Amino acid sequence: MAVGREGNGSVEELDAVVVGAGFAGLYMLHRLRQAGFASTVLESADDVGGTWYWNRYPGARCDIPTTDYTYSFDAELEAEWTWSEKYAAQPEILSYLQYVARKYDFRPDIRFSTRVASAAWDDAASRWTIKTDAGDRLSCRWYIMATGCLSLPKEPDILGAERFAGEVYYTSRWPHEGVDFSGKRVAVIGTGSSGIQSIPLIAKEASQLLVFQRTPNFSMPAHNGPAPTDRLKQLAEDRDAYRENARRSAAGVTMPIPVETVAMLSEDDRRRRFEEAWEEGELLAFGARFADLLANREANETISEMFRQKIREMVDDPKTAEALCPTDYPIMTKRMCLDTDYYATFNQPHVRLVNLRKHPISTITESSIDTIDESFEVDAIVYATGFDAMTGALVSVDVTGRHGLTLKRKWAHGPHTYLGLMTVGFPNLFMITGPGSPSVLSNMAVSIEQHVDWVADCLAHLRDRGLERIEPTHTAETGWDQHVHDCADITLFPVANSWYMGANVPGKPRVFLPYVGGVDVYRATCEEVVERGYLGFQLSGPAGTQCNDGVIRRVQPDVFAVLNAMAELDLPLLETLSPAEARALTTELNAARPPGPEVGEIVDGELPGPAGHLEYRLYRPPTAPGPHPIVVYFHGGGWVLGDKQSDEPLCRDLCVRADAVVVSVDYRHAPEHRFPAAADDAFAAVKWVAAHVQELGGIPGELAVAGWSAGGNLAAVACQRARDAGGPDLVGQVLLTPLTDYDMTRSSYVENADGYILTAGLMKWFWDHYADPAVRADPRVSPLRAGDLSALPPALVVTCEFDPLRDEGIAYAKALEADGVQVRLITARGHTHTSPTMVGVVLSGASIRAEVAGALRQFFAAAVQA
Ligand code: NA7
Repeated sequence: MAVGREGNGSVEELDAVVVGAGFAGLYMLHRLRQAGFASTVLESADDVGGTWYWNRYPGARCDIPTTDYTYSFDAELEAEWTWSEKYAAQPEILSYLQYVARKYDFRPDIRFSTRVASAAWDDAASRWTIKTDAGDRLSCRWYIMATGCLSLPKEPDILGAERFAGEVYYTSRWPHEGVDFSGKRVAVIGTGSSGIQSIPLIAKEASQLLVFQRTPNFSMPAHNGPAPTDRLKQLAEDRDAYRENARRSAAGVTMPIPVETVAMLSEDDRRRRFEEAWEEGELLAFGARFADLLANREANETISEMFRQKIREMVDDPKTAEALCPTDYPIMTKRMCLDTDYYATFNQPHVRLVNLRKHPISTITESSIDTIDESFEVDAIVYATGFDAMTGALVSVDVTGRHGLTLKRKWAHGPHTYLGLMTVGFPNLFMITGPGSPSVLSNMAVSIEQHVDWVADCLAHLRDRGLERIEPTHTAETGWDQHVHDCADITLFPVANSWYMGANVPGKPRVFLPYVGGVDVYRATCEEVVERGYLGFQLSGPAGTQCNDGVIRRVQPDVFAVLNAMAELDLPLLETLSPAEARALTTELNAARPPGPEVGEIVDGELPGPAGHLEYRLYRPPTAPGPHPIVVYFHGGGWVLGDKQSDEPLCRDLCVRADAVVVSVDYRHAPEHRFPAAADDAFAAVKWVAAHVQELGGIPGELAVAGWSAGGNLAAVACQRARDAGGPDLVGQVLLTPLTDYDMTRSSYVENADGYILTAGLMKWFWDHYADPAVRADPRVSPLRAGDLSALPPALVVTCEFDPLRDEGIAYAKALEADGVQVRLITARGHTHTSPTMVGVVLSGASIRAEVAGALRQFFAAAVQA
């Protein structure tokens, strides 16, 4: 590759251009050089450091322990550098990066004080042309944006800001010579991390300090001091293991993984854990102690309130304390802050909090900040108002890809990326910690190294194969976008107006920007993409084109986690066991499930079946006193497994959500009792419940049936038999991933034969135990085979994408519809046969169960109207 500068106006040919000389850009340069790529780094500042070059405000520190917020690629470098504190301050981190730049002699390959003016893709040449504000033109094969997640400051969006004649400072662009606030009246606008870190120090100098707060933050004492001895000890003992553990951890810092939810802990244990986390002074400390903090609003509120109590204890003036208490978003859904004496600062007589929620700023004048009811004369304003995070620095440069598409236009409604690394339409453009990667939700040092390594390895791979171009496919990118949103949707993050959501910048699309699936999961995903031949990427060059197109994560993130956990248990396949063994195993597994929500009452009883008594369990909703509509429910288990309480979490959930009595009926099981025993029992149970509605606390005329899997089969069959027998009247049927037909050759059987808990082999085992081949076409076991489906109760059919039974469920819904039955079909994307029933485990199933409950409520409401 020709390298060389050809004078003003000429084009300089390089292999790679990197933008940014912070943590990411420096390591990228290192890897590119090592691999022999001719590279240059463009940096707008006049030295290395990135974030740590610009953010020089008083008190600026990292919020991840510096033992972990550090490069790990070179043991020698690690041996040479010792951090002085648990959370090193900005000057020390900047010195570190300067040291790194010296050690590896980076500076000759960095063009300082140089900004990218534009970057354009030349499709014919498969190269990028970069123009700088210094007039340089560079041509490169690989264009790598290491521009940082929090690097483009947010424009001050306050009326009159430009009129102010006093001193104006931005925490993100702090003067190198420092600022002396002695004797000055100072206003700080913004109470994010930058405001919270700087306010106590500014208060030490200023004669008067006004803190203008729009949204209070959760901030905890950093307890800064010497680096934690336990971490240092572990590092000293086995550095490689320590770093590798961090790389394979959820957030890039090794932390315990909690199993207990807030509700599972006693009040004392909650308090103890809370105090421990508070003392630890680490952002991840709370998440490491309460499993459902970011998933369960109630759990989150419990811990949020404990936090608010701390604030009230630390701040003398109750009104100020209350204003400092965050109340309108769950803890941790906006980035928490670490501070030194932040809350105590408000106890000083010359410090005042101005609550902008109650007293919004009307304007800034030449000498004051005016709220709607007061004018504050100040000498200096410090804007600690944050950044256009994650996408700002990427779209602020004029980047033009294929067919003249600009990145800004492509991302007008939110970013689209594959793995947060690349975006369709912009070949050979890489982002380090781009949107859709763990980035700001992780230890940036770990995530940066992982991205840089991935990119460097990818470029070497391409070069070795004579390839010169890489771009994700639409399929892969759309799939990843979906996965990123699926991950966010099972957390509380989207409810907060945070910069993670783009909510801090007026007009910015509301999209959750980082990947919340975890550093460990994400790393494994990136590795898997490579192992599967760069799945979802098109690679091309003179040597040809290759593309293994596809979506890397199609199952819901929590379903994926369950499947992995099940795989790790290495359980025997049920179909290899005897029915007794299979029953024992499922009972054991069921015992470990969360119980489901609290119901008003649980009553066990017996009802007469055609061949003896059948047990049932009745769940009554918490809404007293009733009566309520009744749902007769049939459990799953392939006619072989399960009993009246084996689907208890689901029954409780349905009971509460639908506000209905759920009667879960046991029935005779195969192989002891083969076809049609289960179907006969189910119909007998429906008739008995219909005849005893009032005694059971039900409402006459409001009776529905529901069932999951084989229970869905029994519910469907019961509806057909009730119709044919002239009663009882049923107002609706809910069929959850039902078994409707004996044909095991449909596509869903082939596609999902293995790997999703219910296998094709297990289905065969169920069928063989229950029904002889000769009787399988009987509608009492294959309800799809009934010649006439008209006049059946309205139905809700739920099918799951990764379920062998998917297609027969869809076929039944279509057949019902064709015969004039009112039917709604839910096709649950990314779910398996079992996942929507996993209450409290598969959170993404909650929306499906909400729809099921909604359908039941509609059935009952329609019955009342009729
Ligand atoms: P943040 O966390 O975005 O904080 C910015 C603060 O400025 C936040 O309190 C904002 O309130 C406030 N703000 C922004 N615009 C205004 C206007 N117009 N009026 C009043 N207040 C305003 O940025 P930081 O620099 O503190 O921290 C960024 C990250 O760096 C941090 O999370 C760490 O990861 C390191 P809002 O919450 O939007 O109501």
